[in-house]
Amino acid sequence: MLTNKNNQVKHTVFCIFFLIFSIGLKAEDGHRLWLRASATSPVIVQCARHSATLDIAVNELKKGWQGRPGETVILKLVKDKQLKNDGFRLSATEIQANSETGILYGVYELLRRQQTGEPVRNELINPSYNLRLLNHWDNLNGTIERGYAGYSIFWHGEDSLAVSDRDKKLWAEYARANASVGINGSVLNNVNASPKMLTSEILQRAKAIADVLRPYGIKTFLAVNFASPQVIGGLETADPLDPEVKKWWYDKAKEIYSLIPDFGGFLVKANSEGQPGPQNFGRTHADGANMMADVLLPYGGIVMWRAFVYDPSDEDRAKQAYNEFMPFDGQFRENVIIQVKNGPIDFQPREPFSPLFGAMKHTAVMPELQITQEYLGQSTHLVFLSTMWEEFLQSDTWQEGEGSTVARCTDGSIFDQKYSAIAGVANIGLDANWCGHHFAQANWYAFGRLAWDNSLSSAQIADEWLKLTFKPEKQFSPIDWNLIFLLPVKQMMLESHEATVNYMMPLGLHHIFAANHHYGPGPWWAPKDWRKDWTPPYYHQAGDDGIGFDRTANGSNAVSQYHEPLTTQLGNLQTCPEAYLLWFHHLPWDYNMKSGRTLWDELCYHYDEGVQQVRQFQKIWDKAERFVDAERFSAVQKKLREQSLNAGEWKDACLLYFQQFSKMPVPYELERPVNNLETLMEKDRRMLHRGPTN
Ligand code: GCV
Repeated sequence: MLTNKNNQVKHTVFCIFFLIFSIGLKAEDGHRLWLRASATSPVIVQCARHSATLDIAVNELKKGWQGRPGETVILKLVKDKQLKNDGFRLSATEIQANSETGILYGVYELLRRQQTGEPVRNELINPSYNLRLLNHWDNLNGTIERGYAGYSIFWHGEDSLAVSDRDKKLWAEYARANASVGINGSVLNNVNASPKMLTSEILQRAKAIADVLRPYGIKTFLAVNFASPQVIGGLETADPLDPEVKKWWYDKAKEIYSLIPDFGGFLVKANSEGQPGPQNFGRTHADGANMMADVLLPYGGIVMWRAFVYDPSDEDRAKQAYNEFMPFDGQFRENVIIQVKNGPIDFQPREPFSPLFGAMKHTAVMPELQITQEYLGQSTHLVFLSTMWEEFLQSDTWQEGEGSTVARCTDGSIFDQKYSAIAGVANIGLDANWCGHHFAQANWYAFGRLAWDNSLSSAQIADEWLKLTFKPEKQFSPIDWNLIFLLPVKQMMLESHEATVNYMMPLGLHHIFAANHHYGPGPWWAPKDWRKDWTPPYYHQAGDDGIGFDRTANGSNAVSQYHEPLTTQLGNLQTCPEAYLLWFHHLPWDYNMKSGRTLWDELCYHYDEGVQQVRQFQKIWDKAERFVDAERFSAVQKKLREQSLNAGEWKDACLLYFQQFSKMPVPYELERPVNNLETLMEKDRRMLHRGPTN
């Protein structure tokens, strides 16, 4: 009898435990991003004024308060010279700012600290950049160039311009997520811009979007097609010095500002990859950018003019943007910012920083990062990009002596510039979890955090994001959660970029993707009638004599575009970091590496290491299962399996292809290839979408 009763008690305890356990881990589709927390106690908020932005700030505090129950929090607008635009002063019970958006950012910071357990002292917090922007490569027909998370959240087609409540709800959620990490601007459409973007019908929808984003402190920007005056304006030319063309842009700006009074400005891809630009009319980048800048100036708008330009000439592609833009340094208007991709080629898994950073001393320059993983496994591979961006931002350009990091050269610390900015190409689409991969959300988050504070460490960002995004609502043993989930999963994130570099393009290799999909390996991809600078052999230069692109003084001399001591350091085999070795040097297969191995063996070791790292990630994730709801757990688990498979394909494809030249064995202590080169090449041939590798 007693035993029965005991059993009953045990059973009841088990059921209650099971219930709590399963409630705590209820399925999550990821839509709430890092904003899952809700209030655990009441709070009184004192704010002297009402406005759309301040009301959001007050509501956020009430919805998310996890501080002392019944606390009074004061939100105060001040005039404090130490605060930069959106900066704020923060204490546990008071937020002061010069602007309403500053108050809003202070609120999100306070809530984040409460949720992650970070202490709040009396602090003054200013953003690194004035403008922290997402660039959406969204087309008006709803597709997204290099988007891997479904269709556009902004555009559903030119015959579908009416704005629904669903649209508005989604845009508000998007705006809230951005504001919570400090992002304050969105370019709503693809840099390969349709001229139709500037038609009155489409501008009406842009206005509707801007109206939803505005209360969250997010300004609206548009990418514009340089030939718009011809294509939609019916003019005979788009020559930037033509008076009629100027008038067309003046009138268009007037129309835009009548709809969107706080419109931020234009983003322009000109004379790049077939896009029209001032050079079509015998004019320069400065002529084109300045004409637009003049048009926007009366309204306080800016022009972000992209430096992503290159031609199929004999000149090394890596040198072309510098060659083209440096002669114009100092010739751009104050409200023009040259938007430069982090590396000199194109968002490769690893690139040295573009030599334009720090070199343009009389023109504002802003970094463009790519959040969408065009070249980094798209929405299948788990790659935390923060470490790559940290490496880039902290790279020393030496332009104004030691410590002239890219971060300091672009955020106004070194050069006196009216506007400072940073942009990230968004990875957001209509997928329920916004980004396709649950961990790709971390890249959106990390971009915002680094744009706000470019000195943050990736470890700090990963820590915050994991706590906000995965902390179970129900209590687990904190020790277990830390040891089995937080620490190993954080480590996995921090290693994930290096792992991807290892299994895709180690030691400075770059752009060896098959065809235009930019997903799988294709070191062999070189159709005869194709532009050479769109084929992998142009970049890896593998042959019987060795591998790598010679960018030393004996080769293209791209090293000369860097400031000393970098020119010497990168050009010298003894001092060039091995991570960039084959970016700058062409070396024989038996070249002796620092490890004592030959270059060939070292390549094999890196590829193998990448594969092993992903296998390790799978183990870490599988062990963490009990701390993650089933829906997100299984989605990530499946993607890791695919990543593991792909990593093996990358390794085998590259090693078996390069082995034809090295004629050396894969070191016998390493796992043998499990794919045949012909099979991998055939797989590549079967892929439907074919186009240039650009
Ligand atoms: C938007 C690369 C991409 C293109 C992209 C281009 C750019 O070439 O593959 O899709 O076009 O960069 O940044 O303009």
